[in-house]
Amino acid sequence: MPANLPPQYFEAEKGLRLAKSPAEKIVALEEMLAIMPKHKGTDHLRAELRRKIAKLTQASEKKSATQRASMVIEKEGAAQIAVIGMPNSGKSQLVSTITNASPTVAGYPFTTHAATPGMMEFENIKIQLIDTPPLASQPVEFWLPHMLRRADALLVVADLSDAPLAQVETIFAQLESMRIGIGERKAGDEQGRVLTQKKALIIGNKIDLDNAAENYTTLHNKYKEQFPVIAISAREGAGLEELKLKIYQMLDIIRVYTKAPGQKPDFADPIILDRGSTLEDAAASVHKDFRAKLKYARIWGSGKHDGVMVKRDHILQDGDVIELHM
Ligand SMILES: Nc1nc2c(ncn2[C@@H]2O[C@H](COP(=O)(O)OP(=O)(O)OP(=O)(O)O)[C@@H](O)[C@H]2O)c(=O)[nH]1
Ligand SMILES: [Mg+2]
Repeated sequence: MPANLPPQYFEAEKGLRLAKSPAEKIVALEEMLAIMPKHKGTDHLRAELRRKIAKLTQASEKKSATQRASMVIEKEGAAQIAVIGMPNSGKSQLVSTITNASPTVAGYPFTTHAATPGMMEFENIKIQLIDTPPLASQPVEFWLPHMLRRADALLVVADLSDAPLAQVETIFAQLESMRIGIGERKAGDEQGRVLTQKKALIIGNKIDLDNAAENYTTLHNKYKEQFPVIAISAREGAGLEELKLKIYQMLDIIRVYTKAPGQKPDFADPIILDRGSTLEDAAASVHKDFRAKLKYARIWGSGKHDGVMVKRDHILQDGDVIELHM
């Protein structure tokens, strides 16, 4: 069976040839793996790429922990969101204020060089935010495009005291060069195909400063049709509760709770699913064998009568409680 590889694959392969360090090679190989279509004709190639990645990862195991941590950050919690923006816009301050992490915050640009993850709490779930280096440095850190493509969504931070429209335009141009599309901007290859489209939210930071309110109005008017736009002060703590809610809404996820017959559900430990997911999807996320084994479920919520029986294609709603029967 022919592999039928798309043209982007060969572009990524070129990246591999140009890569010097093992870390750069891993990033290129992972990109090739992500682009490669999954079917019988590519089984062999995909296995070979995975072998190469494993070998390089082992070799770099001796490198310092921080160096490796910067490359790929494992997703934790309900979603992984990268915080991006120009130097000095307050990305590190934001991550430090609303998560348990404490990246360095400083009054000069280009403070951050590594990626730092932290967990943000929203009601009964945790969402992972990643502080990243500024997008203005040329070239951007080699691992950053890959990290942004892996993330579930982007928080675009602009400094409201310093021409925010220009900052956002620069950030969008940088994303386009990474072939990442957001909002109405669809990042495509020469054939106009979209490669990676990300959910995004625009944050105007430093609303506590002079001129910030005026600049925020301009920013909000320009982008409100395409994105949620919000004003905050990461340092003074203004607007953060609204920000958390908007982040949750942007993700378009639902929380579903499981219970055993005759017992109460555990509301502290929801299953996180994309909106539109079915009972079958929920079962599969509890255990991989459950998708096949599931017979039916009883459900509370969904505007249904309490405890009514539903089938595997039933579409779940935020807050539903389900009792799975195998
Ligand atoms: N007035 C005000 N200052 C802020 C706010 N948030 C951050 N700052 C200040 O802005 C400066 C830069 O903050 P950082 O969080 O280090 O900015 P950054 O975007 O991470 O910068 P790089 O790592 O260089 O990209 C620091 O002096 C912060 O104290 C805010 O809401 N209001
Ligand atoms: Mg920083």
